[in-house]
Amino acid sequence: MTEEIISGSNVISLLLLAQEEALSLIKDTSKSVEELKLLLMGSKSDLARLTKQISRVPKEERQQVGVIVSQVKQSIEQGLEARAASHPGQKTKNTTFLDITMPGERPPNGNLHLVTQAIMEITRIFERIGFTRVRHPEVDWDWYPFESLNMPTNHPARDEWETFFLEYPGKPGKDPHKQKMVLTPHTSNGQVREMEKGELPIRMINIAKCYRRQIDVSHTPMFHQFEGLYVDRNVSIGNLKGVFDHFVKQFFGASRVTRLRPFHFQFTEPSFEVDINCGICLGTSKLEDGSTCKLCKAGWLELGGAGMVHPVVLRNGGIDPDVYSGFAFGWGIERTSMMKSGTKLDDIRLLYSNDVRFLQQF
Ligand code: FA5
Repeated sequence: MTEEIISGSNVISLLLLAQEEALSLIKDTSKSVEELKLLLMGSKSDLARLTKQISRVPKEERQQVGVIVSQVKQSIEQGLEARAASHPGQKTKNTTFLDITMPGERPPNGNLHLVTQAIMEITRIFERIGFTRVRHPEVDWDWYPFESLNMPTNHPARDEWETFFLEYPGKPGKDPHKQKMVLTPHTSNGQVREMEKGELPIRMINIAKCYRRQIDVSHTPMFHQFEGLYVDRNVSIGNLKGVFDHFVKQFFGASRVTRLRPFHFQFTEPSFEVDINCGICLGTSKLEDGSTCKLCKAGWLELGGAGMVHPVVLRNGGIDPDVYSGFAFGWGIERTSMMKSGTKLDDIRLLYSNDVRFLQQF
């Protein structure tokens, strides 16, 4: 009977957990060093059990798991040695002994979150081609993420954004654009806000948190998007495609491919959705063990939307659509980061499990 394949990152997480438990047990002075050695490194220990799992890990991940096994083993051995040195001759149980000359414990190093790493990299890539990172509100008037983008009140297109509405503290004033507040469901709220600055050409990259009433393997209620907006004279779809190609090559590497699918957004015309071949199953939709890829299912994963800025939106931002044109795109940062080769994450919710051992793997 063939053994079931298990993921290397799972075994690594369990090893790190076993290490943490072992190091805390070593501090338990009611157990002798010999007893601890048997418990933590003997044939029935968690370490021995997890070491046996290496044969079930996919071949390409085995080396990485092997390195972690040696590190964990070494750190338990060092812990036991330090304990033996600090309690020489300890024979009896329940002896409490405080050695104030022992070196203190170094607090674990923090890790930059994958999303933070992606934000830094995305910013660098766009800055190199003349875009400037800007910030626009994440709690905004309904006008900016909806009405200014050609989605009047009660327009059915709004349903797709599954928005969280907020009570405005106090009474809204008379300004018709400042009546209702939302947790912005997309970074496109920055489009008209950027145009209102009155400076042309615009080459912005707006990176912010977004909020929607959604949760499953590829959706979280809070996520990040980066929004590109380029407005100038004679901007064309060719420019849009060129910027995508540049980004994809820089961020994912030359071997990954994207495709544009015709789509509909109220605020761009024409509109597209941008897909990338899945980084988990490499576009085949099948995994090594023959099962179907859980994340993408058909080999492609949607990264975001794009299109040429709609004339109504330009007008709402005070720009003459007969003179100027522009393109815009908005991509999810979590999904973009998950699609990077080597990340191998198949559930977006893992990113927000808030466990430093998860983050230490990247
Ligand atoms: C938009 O949000 C448009 N504003 C994109 C756009 C900008 C189109 C500019 C045209 C011009 P969409 O709803 O498809 O489109 O979301 C874009 C991307 O955000 C998705 O492809 C996905 O990568 C990410 N995303 C959306 N919802 C979630 C969610 N709940 N969790 C994680 N990522 C999400």
